[in-house]
Amino acid sequence: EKPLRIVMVRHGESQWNHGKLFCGWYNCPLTKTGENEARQAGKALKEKGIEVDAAFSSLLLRANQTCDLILEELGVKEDVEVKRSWRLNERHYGDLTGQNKVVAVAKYGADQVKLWRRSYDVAPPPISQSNPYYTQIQQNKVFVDVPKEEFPTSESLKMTTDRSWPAIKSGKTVLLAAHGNLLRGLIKNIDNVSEEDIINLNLPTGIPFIYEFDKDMKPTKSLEFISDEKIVKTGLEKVKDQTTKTYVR
Ligand code: DG2
Repeated sequence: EKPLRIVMVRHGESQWNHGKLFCGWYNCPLTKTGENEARQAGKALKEKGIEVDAAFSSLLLRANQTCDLILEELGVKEDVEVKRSWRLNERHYGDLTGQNKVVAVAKYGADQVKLWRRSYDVAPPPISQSNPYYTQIQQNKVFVDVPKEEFPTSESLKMTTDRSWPAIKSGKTVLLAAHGNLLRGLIKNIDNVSEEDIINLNLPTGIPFIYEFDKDMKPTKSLEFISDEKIVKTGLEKVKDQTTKTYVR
């Protein structure tokens, strides 16, 4: 029997990544750059001879588009059914949703914003009814199947990770097209990353990475990026720059 292998990928650049806005459960599409990143990811997997036989994604468009584009590039879009679950949604960013990350730093300070973005167990303030995106998110028909008592108003990385595991069932080579924080949480769990170290882990958009497991679900391969080092480095810088650098939009 083949060991479980998960090809994880954060979706390509979304419109709100581009605008440096906290996105969470807001449903925005990819930019053209993001679409290209996703296609590139598919091509890289194809070049490596990696064939996926199952795919998981969230209920959010940006991850779904990424998943579809990758499957298309792999030439298996008609054969592989994508299982979508709210459990693979990005962390709900609470009342930060829709705020510009650079503006948030000016308003709350860099330390507080870093805590909200990268800590393990601090959740941002819950989304308030006066948040401009409240209705769009909390009453979005896309989320009808989220049990009422589990529908979040804000989530820490820990809360996000705890609800994500039940959605990933074992297959052979599984494609998981999801989100920055959703994947950070999984990595923390799989590789036993400490709460201090998870703070410094960023994930670039649209670059796949591989995990392999033995039969006891112990990782035998961790965070192996399918791309050259330089591209990974540039991608990582881009995520860090979200709260600094020039104010886009
Ligand atoms: C981003 C992550 O999620 O933002 O919700 O704004 O991966 O779906 O683009 P994603 C968001 P940061 O935690 O990097 O600020």
